[in-house]
Amino acid sequence: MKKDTIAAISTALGQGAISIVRMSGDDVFSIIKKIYKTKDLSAVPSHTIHYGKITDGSTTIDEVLISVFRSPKTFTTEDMIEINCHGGPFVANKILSLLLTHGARLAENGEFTERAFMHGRIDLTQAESVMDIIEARSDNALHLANKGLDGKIYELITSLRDTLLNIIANIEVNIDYPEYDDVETLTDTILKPRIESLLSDISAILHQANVGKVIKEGVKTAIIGRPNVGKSSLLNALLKEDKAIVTEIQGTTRDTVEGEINIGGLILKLIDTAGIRDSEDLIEKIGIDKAKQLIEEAELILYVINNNEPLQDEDQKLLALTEHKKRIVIINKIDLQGKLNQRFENSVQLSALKKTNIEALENKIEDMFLKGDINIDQNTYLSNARHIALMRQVKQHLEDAKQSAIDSQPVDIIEIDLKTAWELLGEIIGISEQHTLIDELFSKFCLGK
Ligand SMILES: Nc1nc2c(ncn2[C@@H]2O[C@H](COP(=O)(O)OP(=O)(O)OP(=O)(O)O)[C@@H](O)[C@H]2O)c(=O)[nH]1
Ligand SMILES: [Mg+2]
Repeated sequence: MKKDTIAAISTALGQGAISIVRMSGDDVFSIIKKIYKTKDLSAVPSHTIHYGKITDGSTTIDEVLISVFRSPKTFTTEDMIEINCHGGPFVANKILSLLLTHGARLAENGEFTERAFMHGRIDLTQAESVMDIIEARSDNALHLANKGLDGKIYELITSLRDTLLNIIANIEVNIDYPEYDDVETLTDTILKPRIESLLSDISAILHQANVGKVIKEGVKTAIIGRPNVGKSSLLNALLKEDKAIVTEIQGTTRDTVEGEINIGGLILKLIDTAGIRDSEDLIEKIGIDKAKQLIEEAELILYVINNNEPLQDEDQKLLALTEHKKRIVIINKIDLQGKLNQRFENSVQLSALKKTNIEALENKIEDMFLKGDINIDQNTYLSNARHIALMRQVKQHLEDAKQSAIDSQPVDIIEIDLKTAWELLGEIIGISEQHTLIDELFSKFCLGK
């Protein structure tokens, strides 16, 4: 199968020390020959680097280092070269356009990784891990992504598929050569217990996926409360910078203000909101609506109240509104006299202004989400939303199969759900995928990856 040759700039477009222009495909050597005359790269050994000049006719374009990778031991498994040029967007673009002029095609987003997948060098979960590595914002997230790239998710899914295939094989064999006198024996002694055991493994995997997702994506955290209780001050204290405007005027924050912190490897995506009250001001009103909407979207609510006044009716309403969420009640302004007339579960007393007890809040959040039992080395955590959604479907089909077994349904009815579950597991690693989904997935990558 002849594959056309693709090229792209693989580094971020901006000024830097070096840019890398990458090319992959059957015609790599004949194309580079037209603009690199220093030596014949088609004759050099694989995995070597070569100094020289890129030229356009008689004009020198740049002094470069070219890495040569020969098929099949390359990222895409095709012949590849990487041109390390000077890090200006103009020069990198110039070199790219020369490659295109001489026969390469501009790569689509993620097309290099897609080729690695299409040629079977990596499975779909490993390809997705490449993107997770690029997007990682904490040590834990990076560690998780590297395990995915190592093929740990592939191994986990493959072993679940093997177990499932074994159960299906029992049914198939029994249909062809009935070993059991009645189907009930097969259902009760083989199918039910094995499906149950597989279900319990999958439940555990899904449970751990909550942790995986939090590690990968962070926790969307909304700071909510009435005006002037110190929400913006809390944001600033957590971020350790004066990001949001703080004044003694009620309704200071109108639009949301966002920032990110890393607590012990957990990324918190903090959103400071407009204080919620009845307001006639149009802009403030929009901000308040946004805050209310954020209550629904957030995974954690920091509900701030003022220690220096009795609890207000509006607070009662907002506390009721946030009750169903993961929530910490922040009793702020403890440097002032305590006038609160109520106690709260899961609360932290602090002073955002004086920055006292901020660490206690951080520890509480870390405990809530990471609980100390995380072991990325030992366990395999699913963290990708696509994997988790498919795994939930797998679980549902196994539950249906189990129910059919309990109801003493014919084995071929049970088998339908088992086969669907097996196919869904295959979808996670990219077997039996439709092409459109693959395209969609790789288009999320950056150019040149
Ligand atoms: N004494 C004391 N004052 C505080 C504390 N935290 C905030 N304040 C003060 O309370 C006032 C309001 O603080 P902000 O952080 O702007 O309050 P907010 O909840 O964001 O207010 P809105 O944006 O209007 O909803 C400011 O004058 C702060 O300096 C604290 O812990 N102790
Ligand atoms: Mg504010």
